Amino acid sequence: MVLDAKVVAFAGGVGGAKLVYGLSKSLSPEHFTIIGNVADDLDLFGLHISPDLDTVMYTLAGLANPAAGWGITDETWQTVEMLRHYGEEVWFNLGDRDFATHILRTQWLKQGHSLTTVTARLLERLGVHCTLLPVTDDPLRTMVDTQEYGTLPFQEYFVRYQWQPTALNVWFYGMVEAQATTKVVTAIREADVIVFCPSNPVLSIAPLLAVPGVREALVERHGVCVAVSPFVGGKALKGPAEKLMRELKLDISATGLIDYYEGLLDGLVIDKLDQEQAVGSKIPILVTETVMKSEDDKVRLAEEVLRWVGSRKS
Ligand code: FO1
Repeated sequence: MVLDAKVVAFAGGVGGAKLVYGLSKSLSPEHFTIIGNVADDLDLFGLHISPDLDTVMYTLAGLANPAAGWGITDETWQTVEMLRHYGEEVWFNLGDRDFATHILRTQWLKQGHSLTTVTARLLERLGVHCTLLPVTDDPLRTMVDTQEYGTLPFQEYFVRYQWQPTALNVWFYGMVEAQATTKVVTAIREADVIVFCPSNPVLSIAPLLAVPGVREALVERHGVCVAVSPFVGGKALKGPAEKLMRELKLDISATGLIDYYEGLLDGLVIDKLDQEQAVGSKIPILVTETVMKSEDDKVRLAEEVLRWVGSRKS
């Protein structure tokens, strides 16, 4: 099924990339734009690494490691092994092929190109035709205030400490000065459908919404905005979403998510296991199978969401 609606997906992390894959199979590339999170970015060994952009990019290019969801399939790890041989502490695992992406990105950024331009160029070179827009070209970094280690940059919290520290607060360094790019604002304004993918609401969607210009464009949108819940049976399938949200005293039910997105949603998609949460909802809810194990699952969910939104618009 290929729809001709203009669709914008807000995505971060592995869950987001799965639905992005499904949407990419249901839409023509010129009608599909992904707004990607850059607040998980980090600098290591002089290289600029954009994990969330890369997860989407590798997924769309058919290069993603299917087991981990991040990184490249059939990777080798000789570079990090050599760095360790030199005595460097390497807690963030960069594969040999993945390194090539960071080397090129850093080189092009150093030549003065924006992250938007660099990302477009990387996608083009990998033969991916949809548009992936970093939400901003300005520095933006997720910071987690923890009970045990004080304030940690996101990847230290997530990878180095395996999201085990107790989170007291999450905030975004640079969010006051950052500006959404013109391309991002235009894509949101012109979209017929906006989908918040089943990404971590606090760590992946919130940094997109925090960038000045994004929420304003969403409020002025003409399109329909729906979110797909990342929770199944009241739990996160993977990663820290449930633990973190509980620590931050946020409600992970359908009502909690609708409130978390503060009036931005026209609809919410939840899993069958949570169907009782649809009762009495203040916005329409689609109850369906949201777990995406196979490629068919990803395409089926994407098509179901698009069909549901389409049927509600007409
Ligand atoms: N996640 C891990 O759990 N451990 C890693 O060592 C790791 C390395 C890594 C390297 C490149 C990349 O693009 C992603 C990587 N990730 C790793 C995943 C990454 O931390 C997360 O996908 C996101 O930032 C969370 O959305």
